[in-house]
Amino acid sequence: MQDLPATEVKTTCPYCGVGCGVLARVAADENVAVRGDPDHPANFGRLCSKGAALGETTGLEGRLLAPEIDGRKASWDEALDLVASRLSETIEEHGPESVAFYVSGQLLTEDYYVANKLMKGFIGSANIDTNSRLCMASSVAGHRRAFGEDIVPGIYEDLDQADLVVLVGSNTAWCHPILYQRLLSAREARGTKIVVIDPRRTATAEECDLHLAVGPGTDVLLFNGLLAHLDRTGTIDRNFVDTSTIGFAEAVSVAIAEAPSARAVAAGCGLDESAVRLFYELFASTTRTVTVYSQGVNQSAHGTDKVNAIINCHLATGRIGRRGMGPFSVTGQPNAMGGREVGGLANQLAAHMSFDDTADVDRVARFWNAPRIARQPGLKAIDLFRAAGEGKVKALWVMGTNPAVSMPDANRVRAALKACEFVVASDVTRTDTTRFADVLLPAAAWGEKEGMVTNSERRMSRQRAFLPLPGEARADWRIVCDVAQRMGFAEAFAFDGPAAILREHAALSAFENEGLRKFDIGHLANITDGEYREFAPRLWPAAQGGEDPERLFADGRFSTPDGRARFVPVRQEGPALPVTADRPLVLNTGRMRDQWHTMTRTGRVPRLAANTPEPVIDLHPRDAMAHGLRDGDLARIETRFGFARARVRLCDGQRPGEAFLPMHWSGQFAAMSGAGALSSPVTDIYSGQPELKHVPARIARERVAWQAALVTRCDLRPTGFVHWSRQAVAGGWSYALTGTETPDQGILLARALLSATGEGLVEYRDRHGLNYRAAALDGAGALTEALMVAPAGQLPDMTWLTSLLASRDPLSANARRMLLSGRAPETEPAIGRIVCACFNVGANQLAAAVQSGCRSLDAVGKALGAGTNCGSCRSEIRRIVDAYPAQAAE
Ligand SMILES: Nc1nc2c(c(=O)[nH]1)N[C@H]1C(S)=C(S)[C@@H](COP(=O)(O)OP(=O)(O)OC[C@H]3O[C@@H](n4cnc5c(=O)[nH]c(N)nc54)[C@H](O)[C@@H]3O)O[C@H]1N2
Ligand SMILES: Nc1nc2c(c(=O)[nH]1)N[C@H]1C(S)=C(S)[C@@H](COP(=O)(O)OP(=O)(O)OC[C@H]3O[C@@H](n4cnc5c(=O)[nH]c(N)nc54)[C@H](O)[C@@H]3O)O[C@H]1N2
Ligand code: SF4
Ligand SMILES: [Mo]
Repeated sequence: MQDLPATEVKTTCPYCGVGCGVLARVAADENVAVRGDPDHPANFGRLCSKGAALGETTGLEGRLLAPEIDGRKASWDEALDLVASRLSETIEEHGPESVAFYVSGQLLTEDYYVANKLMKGFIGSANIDTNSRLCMASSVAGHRRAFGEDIVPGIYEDLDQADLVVLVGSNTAWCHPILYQRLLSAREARGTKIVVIDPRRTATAEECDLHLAVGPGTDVLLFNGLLAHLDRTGTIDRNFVDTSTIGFAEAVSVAIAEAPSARAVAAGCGLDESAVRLFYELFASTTRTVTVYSQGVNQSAHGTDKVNAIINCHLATGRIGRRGMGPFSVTGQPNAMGGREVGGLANQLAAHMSFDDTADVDRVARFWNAPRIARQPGLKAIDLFRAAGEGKVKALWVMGTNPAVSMPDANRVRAALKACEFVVASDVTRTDTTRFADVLLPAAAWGEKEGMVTNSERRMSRQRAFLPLPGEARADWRIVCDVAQRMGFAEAFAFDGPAAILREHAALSAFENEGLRKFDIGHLANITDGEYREFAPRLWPAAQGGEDPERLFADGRFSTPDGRARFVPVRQEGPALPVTADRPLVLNTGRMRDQWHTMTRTGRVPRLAANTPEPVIDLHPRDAMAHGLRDGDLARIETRFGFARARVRLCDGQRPGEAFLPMHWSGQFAAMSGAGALSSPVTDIYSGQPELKHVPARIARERVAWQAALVTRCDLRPTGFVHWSRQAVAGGWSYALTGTETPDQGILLARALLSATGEGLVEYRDRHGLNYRAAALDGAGALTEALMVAPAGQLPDMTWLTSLLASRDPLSANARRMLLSGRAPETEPAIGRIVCACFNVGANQLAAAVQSGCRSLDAVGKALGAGTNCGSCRSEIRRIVDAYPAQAAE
């Protein structure tokens, strides 16, 4: 059992790659209180809406607390024996390539290290891939092509010191919020210019100096045009190009041929020529330029080329490895970088060594004492699930990821999980993926586990436990080691804790390194358990006891055999799957501000659900009109891979011809609203990363006859409805249900979801059988559930009933009388849709504050607190402030 400290524990946020430091403690009332760690160099005390709500995610509702075999509870011994024997038997019978692991950038470094060591070193197959394949693989491939090693050269300070920051395919304001706030503070201090390159006018774009709404997938052309412009205008750093790079002449001649002028680029990218010129001139004239990029670049069939098109421009200007400049691929997951260090991708080995070099393979084999080590790359995610579907992979272990939702062509992935003979899932909760598991292993969650993560700037930070392990949950590293030992590899997996694993990982990074690999954390090879416990955030590489070297490639030497970086000539390709008359829309997918991935944790937090309570698809008004859709209509979206339903939201920040669907809604939160089923499994040939930002789609209105709203204390998964979605609310859940049946049938269907029956239920039904209302109270007279069913478009507002669910107080006689009307007895103004999730401030409150004299972001912040914490909602607040009639303000 761990020793749990009584005071605040320094740990790290388990969400995005910014890697913010968090101070967490269990308060006297047993609630978990969190705040930003003022000493952590990633965030200096700030947290975004998701980080600030971490204390609300540590409850045990829905947690997996014991191992299960075929749906029945089992002991750990039984479960581990079964996993080990099935893996061993499968390998014995069908060879090592018949088993596979699919892991996650949300595992801690130590978990990741042992999973990789078991598969590549001891099972002898490289069939371990990770959700980072869907996330960072193109950046990894681009870095290796250009630098000879997967290195992110820059650090966060570069954003403070830059004069121009170009954000490419990155909705930083929502996805790396604290980094974005840091950038905005730097702009205040030094006037940094911000350019956003994204087909959508995102919250990030709304705050920037120049937004280029590029046509989807046209970034290579835009950056080729930039390289040609830099050459034309004499902005090339000849000295750097001559001494530190190879291949400039070819890359630039391809760029000139591909993108001869700003006009040609503008036409190809669907932009104004003047905007393209402005961007090129800004870039050419600003030495201190950082280009930040993420999924709009990586998740593309040409993602690796996009990465190199960007890096080419930085190499040409020598803007790399120096203060305030460089290409900067920001990582998505909390430990995406740690996963790259341990070599968790199927085509990497370990500690930045690779299968391409037999000396590397021999070196790792000697270090691990692993004669059976894999010598070839393994299956990448898309191929791995395909192989599982075809029966080639017969045993699959999924850890810390939810591929049934997050993989493209998700219906096929589900079919593969179903077809696979033996599926193991390690998770903290039940998910769409765990439904397919033969063995379910309960993993320790954030707050319960100990280990290391590395953020986007290569800063290693500790996650620390401040809660006891609940039920029988175990840390992932321990589960993997337990299985490895039972497979006969006891000696190689005899770790007594994460510190021992980290020591080995550090030693491997330094083993016969001699400066060949920049990833070297050898100074941690002898870290004591005590030092590990106290470890303070630190960048790698760091010399033995020395200072952090901060930026990499500062000396103009790269990790290639000759020390020079490579220009990569790149050509703009057309979309892998072009739109057709039949599927005329490009469907783009991605993230929302307050949800994390498949919502297994954030989806349970009421204040995070409030901003966007149900699945919506954003459409330009022109496209909506062309398809006969209005704001709020339920739509069916279809691609050649599958379909989904979501409510239409008109949005003039969308490029005409392109729709946007969030990736978050799994089967746990909605009937059929997953982006995964629609998304394309076409991959980039270099990186194997799928094109999640581009798939041709059609959209049509879904005929709806009735609607229902149910608020309840119960955690339900309705079945048999054309569409449902649910939202966490204080005290329970709020369900939105719809159907195509006649309203009387709808009433039957919806009523079946109620728990109360007979006398416990107060009911009302109109004469025509069209409207139905019901409510139930507990013994003390507090509301437990309320249901309203009505013909489409006639549903009463549920705000008051939802608030009653939260209060748990017995209802007044007055309130009881009004219950079935759904209207509060004394009218209190509704606060409106939640805009500021940190302080729970709604749109109506903001509008009222503006009305009563708060005419700036700061004034609103002073009055209501809104926007003053994480800042993610500032662009939305600004819109409300700006909407105040100009004449009234005079
Ligand atoms: N709130 C929140 N934050 C998160 C996460 C989350 O789930 N929720 N997840 C984390 C993870 S794992 C990741 S990987 C990051 C992702 O962070 P981001 O990459 O910032 O997020 P996305 O929304 O996936 O995509 C970014 C943008 O790419 C744009 N895009 C689409 N196609 C193109 C194109 O062809 N060219 C260009 N230039 N842009 C294009 C999209 O319109 C979108 O706005 O976020 C991390 N942070
Ligand atoms: N259409 C579309 N699809 C996408 C994307 C997109 O933009 N569009 N983005 C892609 C990207 S960039 C990413 S990173 C992926 C993310 O996709 P996933 O990795 O599938 O998403 P998560 O919901 O974060 O899944 C993490 C799982 O691990 C569990 N978990 C949490 N903590 C622990 C732990 O300590 N141990 C264990 N064993 N389990 C734990 C959670 O409950 C959850 O089930 O989605 C990808 N899919
Ligand atoms: S920016 Fe937000 S989600 Fe990302 S690490 Fe910081 S607090 Fe967590
Ligand atoms: Mo990601």
